[in-house]
Amino acid sequence: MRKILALLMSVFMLVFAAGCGGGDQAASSGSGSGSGGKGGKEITMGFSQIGAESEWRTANTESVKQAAKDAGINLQFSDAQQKQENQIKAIRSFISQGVDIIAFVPIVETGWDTVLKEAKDAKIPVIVVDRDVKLSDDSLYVAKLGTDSLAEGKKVFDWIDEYMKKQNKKPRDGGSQFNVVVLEGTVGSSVAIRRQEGFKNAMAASPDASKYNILASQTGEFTRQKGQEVMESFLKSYGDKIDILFAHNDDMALGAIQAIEAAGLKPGKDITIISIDGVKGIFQAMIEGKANCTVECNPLQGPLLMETAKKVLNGEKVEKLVYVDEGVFPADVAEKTLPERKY
Ligand code: GZL
Repeated sequence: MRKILALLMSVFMLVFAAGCGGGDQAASSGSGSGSGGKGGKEITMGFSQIGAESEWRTANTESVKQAAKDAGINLQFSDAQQKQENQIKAIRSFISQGVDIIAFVPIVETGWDTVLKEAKDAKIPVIVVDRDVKLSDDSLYVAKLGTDSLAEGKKVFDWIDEYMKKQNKKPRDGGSQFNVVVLEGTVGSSVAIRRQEGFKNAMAASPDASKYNILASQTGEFTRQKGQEVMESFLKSYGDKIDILFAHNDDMALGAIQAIEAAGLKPGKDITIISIDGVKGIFQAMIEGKANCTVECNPLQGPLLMETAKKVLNGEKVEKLVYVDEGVFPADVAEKTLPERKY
């Protein structure tokens, strides 16, 4: 009897040990603690970034690089220097390297079908980060992580309309309309297209629509330098008629502030200034009274990207579209908020 019991116990122990081993295997490939997914094998991710055009982009890059390190993912990083053809070359090189997964920030929304088809044929999943793509076949990417540019544009108009009423502002030229100038982002980028669309749709839908006139709108390419140059030309053409500047990102607003001061006007007072991103530089400008509001666009997408990549490579289902959280920061909260800002 004792022998039978001992035999049964050893059989039971053998079965139990095998069962846990399988579980650990699944767990380690699932959580990938310290290692990638794919059954504990290190994941290699090819990442194509646009460039380093703004404080926001720098923060986005740092977030992706740090998150890859924290997740134990081997990151092959490529900087496209603002050129779509460089991104396409980088994606092709990732494919020939045989990376496990590709992620990229599409500088513009079209022109990606061919190279993403090549990735699909090579059975390499693709994650779209930050900006949007326009494709003939949405199965060419597994997930899109980013920010809601349409909502950002709407938030800009809604804040302006409330502010002009609350401050009892009057048009500088004595007319019946507030004249708005717009510094747009990169031509053809989903972000510039949607922010402008969100802004204009909100204006058109507002009972106050007739109080606003878009005097001029031109790309400042998301850079401080170009934002300053274009604002200089706006001031030359419309000087004392401009009531409001909407800049598609904070960097262009910071450049425009320099142009407004050089023209002898008071930014944030003579011209109400609102922009998008929420970088530290604009919080400082708001503390100095030179800007009035920033609509947050969160660049810290790295951790979500790495978590999504591991799920994809583990065959888990992922959301096709995930937006990160973002708020609105007017000047009166800038001083107390700046110390908490992470970018
Ligand atoms: C927004 C991002 C934009 C930022 C700019 O999602 O793509 O690009 O608003 C950046 O600062 O250059």
